[in-house]
Amino acid sequence: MVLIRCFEEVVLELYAAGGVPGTTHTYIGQEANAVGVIRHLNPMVDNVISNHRNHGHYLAYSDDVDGLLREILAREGGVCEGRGGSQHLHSGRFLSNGVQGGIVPVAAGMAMAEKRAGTGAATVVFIGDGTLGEGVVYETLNMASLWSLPLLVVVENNRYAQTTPIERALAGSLTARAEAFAVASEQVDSTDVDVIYRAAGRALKHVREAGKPFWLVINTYRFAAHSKGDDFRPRSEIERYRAYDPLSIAKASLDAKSCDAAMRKAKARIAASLAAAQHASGPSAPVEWLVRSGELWI
Ligand SMILES: Cc1ncc(C[n+]2csc(CCOP(=O)(O)OP(=O)(O)O)c2C)c(N)n1
Ligand SMILES: [Mg+2]
Repeated sequence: MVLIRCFEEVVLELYAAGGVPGTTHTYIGQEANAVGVIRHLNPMVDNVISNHRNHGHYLAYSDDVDGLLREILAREGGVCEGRGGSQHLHSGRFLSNGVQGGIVPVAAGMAMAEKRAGTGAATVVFIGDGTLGEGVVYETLNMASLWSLPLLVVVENNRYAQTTPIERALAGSLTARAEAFAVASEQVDSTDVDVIYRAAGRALKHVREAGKPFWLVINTYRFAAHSKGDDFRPRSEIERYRAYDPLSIAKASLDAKSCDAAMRKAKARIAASLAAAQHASGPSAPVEWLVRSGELWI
């Protein structure tokens, strides 16, 4: 979680400095979801399908700081050699795509292939609350239920779709949407990684043992803008949610020394990746500014 947080803070700085081609969506505040769910998976066996806000999912899956940083900077050595950028990653059994909702049937197809091949793999797809406006999500729930697909849908409810608050976009209950298709569900109202880890464990047990889909809604909050500069939320609201920062919650149950050590280690890894990335070729702007260590927080 610390590595994801530090990585995303650097991405925001790099973006502000003009180093990121295209756009980027950070995961700051939502780290416990990726870690709590993906810690249950075997990256060599299970599939993870993600969306536009994928950096946290990818780091939790792969721990590949170098590849992700270079991909975001459109450089050689990136996850997709710099061709996919922030939103489009593919490595091993991890795939992300920025088309909202479109990834859900793709994930169901992968779950169906695993079922047919008898691999025992689970397929996990992460979507946001705003993606519940896409009809294909419900078509997929219907098929996943009917065909008993080993698919876990994780709905990260950060209460916003870009700038639209959930109250203006979604009617009814988030879990009843799954119940309507006889898909088991649970809603977790916590940013505590241990609580999320346990809920994800129950969900994946159902997927693996019953061989059926599960719909896990996790209430969460993002602290940074949707992508960059598009944030109309009241500052007071963001400050109120700081009490639920998953890092602070985790820190409260750990000793200060190991927290500081984790922070130092994460920063050192990212600084080393950044220093090496400046020598990699790629279409983005010259990157001497990447390692102006006095100016970047590193
Ligand atoms: C089909 C489609 N429509 C619109 C967009 C533009 N878009 C990107 S993210 C986003 C909002 C997504 O909200 P949510 O699903 O809640 O995810 P969050 O950004 O909150 O993580 C929109 C409208 C898109 N990427 N794909
Ligand atoms: Mg959202």
